[in-house]
Amino acid sequence: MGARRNTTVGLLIASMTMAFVASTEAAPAVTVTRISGASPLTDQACSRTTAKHAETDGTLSINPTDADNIVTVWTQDDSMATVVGVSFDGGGSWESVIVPGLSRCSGGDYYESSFDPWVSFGPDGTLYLTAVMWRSETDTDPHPGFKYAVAATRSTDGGLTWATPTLLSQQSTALLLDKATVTADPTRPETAYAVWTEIVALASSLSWFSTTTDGGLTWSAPRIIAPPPTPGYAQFGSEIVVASDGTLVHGFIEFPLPQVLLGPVSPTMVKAQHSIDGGDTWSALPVTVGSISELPVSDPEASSRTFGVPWVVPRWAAGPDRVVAAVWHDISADGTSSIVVARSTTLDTWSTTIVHSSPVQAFKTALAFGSDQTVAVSFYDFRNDSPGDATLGTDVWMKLSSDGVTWDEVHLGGPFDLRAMPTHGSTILPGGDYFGVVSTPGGFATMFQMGQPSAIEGPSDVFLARVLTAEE
Ligand SMILES: [Ca+2]
Ligand SMILES: [Ca+2]
Repeated sequence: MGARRNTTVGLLIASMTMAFVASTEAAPAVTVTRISGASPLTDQACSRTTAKHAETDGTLSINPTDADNIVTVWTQDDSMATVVGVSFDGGGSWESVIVPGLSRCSGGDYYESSFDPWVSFGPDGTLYLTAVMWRSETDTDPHPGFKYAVAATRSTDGGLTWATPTLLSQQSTALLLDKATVTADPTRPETAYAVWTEIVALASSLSWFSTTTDGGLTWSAPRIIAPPPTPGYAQFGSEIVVASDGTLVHGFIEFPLPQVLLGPVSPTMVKAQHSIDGGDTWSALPVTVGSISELPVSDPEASSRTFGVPWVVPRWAAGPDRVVAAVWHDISADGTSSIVVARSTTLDTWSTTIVHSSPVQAFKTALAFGSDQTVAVSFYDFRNDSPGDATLGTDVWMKLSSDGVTWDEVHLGGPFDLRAMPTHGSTILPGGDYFGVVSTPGGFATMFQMGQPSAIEGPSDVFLARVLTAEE
């Protein structure tokens, strides 16, 4: 590492339709396209041999001014760079673009890694991106010794070119800056919100917030928005969604600290607070949305091996008529699982519904609302694994409901071998711990990661599934 790469490299990837399920009267039509391929990092100095051509984590956003402009983002080659996949034809073909300045391998001069990327389009088509950056402590040059940063950048051409990153926070003593997310406000022009967790020490974590009101040119000084967690608990997993009336909702979890050290011992609480003035002031006491028993995903063919950090990060979404929802998976000690959706319109009281129960582990969830209250929940599970063979067969699914009661299910991809996917550290879910779903004209789109044999360039690839539920 240490090599400087200076420019954004574009790599045109021919689209490849993996599967097409013809529409019947009731069944949604699914089209899956591979987005990523070989790593666009071509410099050998930017190659980690254990994770070459590996894509992990990520999410996506669709341009409100041009529904054919879809942008996905992911972490490339175990945090060597943040890369976006850009489509201008509704997901049929994709260009990979290295986001410049977020790591040494993408033209930066200090931080060696960038990870936890997020993208969000504003109503005017401005695209906001945040990522966390890290530098190891073997610091021998005259820099001031920062270890972590949260950076924001923006694109005004649909994701092809990016501004010089703005550093929202730099820390030299924190254990970790983690899980930055950015959310453009569909109700306020040129406004977006970034939140992230600063883990000060094992006994202390804080949720930080910064906002832009000039389209991402400048960002406010970060401040803490949630009250400190209950003693003995830590905050994590912040995400902001904007309800249809413009109310901001900050969702996060508080998990008991012994869980970090000893494994799950008591439920994690899912919490939310809200702001009606664009984030200037926040409801003082976050409400409890639900609880998660927080058993990590484990390998059913090697049950002593667990995947994933011992806390689950819920995903949040806003829908029509002021509804806000969160989704998470919950794994039981006997290996069964459920996927839970919590909803609220008042933001004071929340109701939870189990939308999927499984005799096998289901995990890693994301959701979105359509314009008509249809909700889509995507997730992974082991239902198609063959017990006792050499691979851990894993599939990706989407469940859809227009009434929140009855759910249709469609297959998006797999089976692929989860065990063979790249992992960023031994405790992280192979392939990363988050992905995304968005509403599109006529349905939904999910970006997700799969390993071999679904992936054909390296140990993982990123895919987009378009699910059409109605005429476009
Ligand atoms: Ca197996
Ligand atoms: Ca790949």
